[in-house]
Amino acid sequence: MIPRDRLRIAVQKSGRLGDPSRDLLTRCGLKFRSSRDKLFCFGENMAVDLLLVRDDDIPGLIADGVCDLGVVGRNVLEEAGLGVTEASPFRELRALGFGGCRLSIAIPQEQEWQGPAQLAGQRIATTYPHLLADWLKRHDVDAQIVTLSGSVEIAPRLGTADLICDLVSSGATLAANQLQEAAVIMQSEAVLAGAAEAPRDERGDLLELLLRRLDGVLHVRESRLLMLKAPRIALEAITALLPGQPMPTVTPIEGRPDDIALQCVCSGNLSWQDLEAMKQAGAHNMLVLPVEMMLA
Ligand code: PRT
Ligand code: ZN
Repeated sequence: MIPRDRLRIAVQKSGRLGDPSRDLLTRCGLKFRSSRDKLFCFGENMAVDLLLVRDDDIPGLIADGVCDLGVVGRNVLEEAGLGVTEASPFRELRALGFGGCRLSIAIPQEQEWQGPAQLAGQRIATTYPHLLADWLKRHDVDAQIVTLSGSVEIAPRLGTADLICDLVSSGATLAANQLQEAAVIMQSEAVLAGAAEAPRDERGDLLELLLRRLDGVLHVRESRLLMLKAPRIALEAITALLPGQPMPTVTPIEGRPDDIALQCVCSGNLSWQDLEAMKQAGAHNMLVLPVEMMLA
């Protein structure tokens, strides 16, 4: 293999993961210049370049050493890992918090789901034959896998399969095809994948730097600044409702001795239910803001 001193990351050219992948790397402080054919992005401020490809090609590019890293759905990575006879040549370095979906078995709406045993002898259409075979084996079910390259959801209507195993996010596609989700085979999201062994040259140091920055960006992305006002007597009840038990900063409000203002950084998403519970406890004027950068 030709030695390289620049780190090369494969990301999806278009599709669901393309823009969020490049946004994330930009947030890690990387600046890129696109080649004319838009297949390669040269890293201008760090020795990190991007190769823009189809997502299905990413595991192979890592396994062949053409790229050191890739941003790809866990579903694609694990399907490729199960497809090789030797130990998986990849490892998942970080889950990236976007592209969330699940790989599920879906059956016709008029059927009732009674468990994996009912799949015996059925024809299941999927683009993930290895993940499905692995799941069937673990549940000791003997079914026929029909491998398709796309449009899996119409297979039952076409009569080429009895049911399907496909990615689901909102569930709208299943509903539109008179199917219902029966069992989740795996939870997926975009991940940063690398070769089973980290590079031992300069690229190893670059990888460590990138992972450190990535951890910072992911941490901030999950953080929200919460600001609210409340009667002083409600402080304890409100503090108990703050997700992740952060340390709030509490300040008095000029001219209103019975009230306080509270501010804190909450890790994890605050939901409407969280806010409503705090309102019930006495909080008002609540504001939730994204956090741009954080340095302790
Ligand atoms: O061109 P290229 O080969 O690179 O892209 P692609 O068309 O193969 O992939 P793309 O962009 O559709 O998906 C890339 C990755 O996004 C997948 O590998 C998953 O990890 C992730 N992802 C997240 C999804 C979905 N959500 C998703 N909903 N990938 C596909 N879907 C499809 C699903 O197959 C089904 O057809 O959307 C439909 C279901 O969506 P709902 O919302 O109706 O349930
Ligand atoms: Zn693809």
